[in-house]
Amino acid sequence: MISIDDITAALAKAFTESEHNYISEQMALRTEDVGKRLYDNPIIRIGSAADPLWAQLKEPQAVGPLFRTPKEWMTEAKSVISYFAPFSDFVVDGNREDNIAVGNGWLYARVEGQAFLTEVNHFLENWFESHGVKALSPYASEEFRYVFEAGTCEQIEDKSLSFTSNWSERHVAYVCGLGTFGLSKGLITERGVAGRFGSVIVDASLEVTPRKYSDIYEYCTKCGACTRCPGGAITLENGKSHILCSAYVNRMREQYAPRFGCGKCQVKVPCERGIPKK
Ligand code: B12
Repeated sequence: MISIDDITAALAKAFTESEHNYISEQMALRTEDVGKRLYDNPIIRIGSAADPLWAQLKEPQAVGPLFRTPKEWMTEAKSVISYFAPFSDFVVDGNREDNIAVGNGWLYARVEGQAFLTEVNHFLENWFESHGVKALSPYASEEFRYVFEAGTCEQIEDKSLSFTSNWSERHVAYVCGLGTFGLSKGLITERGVAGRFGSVIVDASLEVTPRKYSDIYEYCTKCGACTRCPGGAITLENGKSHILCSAYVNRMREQYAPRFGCGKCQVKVPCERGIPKK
């Protein structure tokens, strides 16, 4: 049986060896950024496709009716592999320097870094296939759908839905045991909140990692550090407003085109690099 260590080793090799995990000359906004790494090696957890939590994610207060369970993505689904790729010190430290200006590393990580993770998702599909296991990464598939403000996605019939997707990587990571949500709605893992997620569904029964938590906000201390959000989207009283966050990120799209980003809720916070102490 394929073990979590086998997958961890395969991903570590891909993250170390792929040129797309490093800033190239063509990408670089300044020469000293060339060769810097985007992500550290990822951490991995494995969930069961039979977990009753998947169905709960369809409830309106969770992800909502757009969400498709692993078995709805792949009828033969048995397990789900979710990974968290922590941003490198270059990416995180660069975005700590100013409370508003977005660090170069964060900009590369948001755009080219997400493209690299899509490549990683396809790498995982091929890696499993080479071991005789059928694999699908919903986020990297043509059927992935997401919507920001209601009515802005042509391919989604229900125009009342907003800020949702048919495969939310944070919720998938939560079910697989990678971590719990914070006030900023980022998912806090044992390597912190500063990073991005990916996943694949497979038709093999792999050993499931037990969840070490029972509450969706268990790791968050509600310290309020992320309320320094420059978009004014996060408060201790009301949590995080996706509308205000999204509007602010859109302003950053104008400022940093063709890149964008913000991520101030994921740096200079006690959950930046680990689970904060209560
Ligand atoms: C839509 C979207 C956005 C929207 C809305 C944000 C959001 N949180 O949904 C906007 C444009 C605002 C956005 C912004 C950013 N995003 Co974004 N975004 C997405 C996307 C495409 C889909 C997210 C989704 O489906 N949301 C669904 C809604 C329902 O989630 P929610 O409201 O937060 O969930 C709450 C409820 O479910 C509630 N709940 C109630 N009942 C229950 C019951 C159960 C059982 C559970 C589990 C939960 C639950 O708990 C949750 C937390 O409060 C994902 C990619 C993906 N495929 O997942 C990336 C993603 C969420 N984004 C990501 C990032 C990094 C960002 C930015 C930092 C980027 C930047 N600007 O630099 C910002 C800020 C993120 C933030 N603080 O939320 C990362 C998150 C990394 C992390 N550590 O958590 C993701 C996962 C991308 C990735 N591949 O890693 N994003």
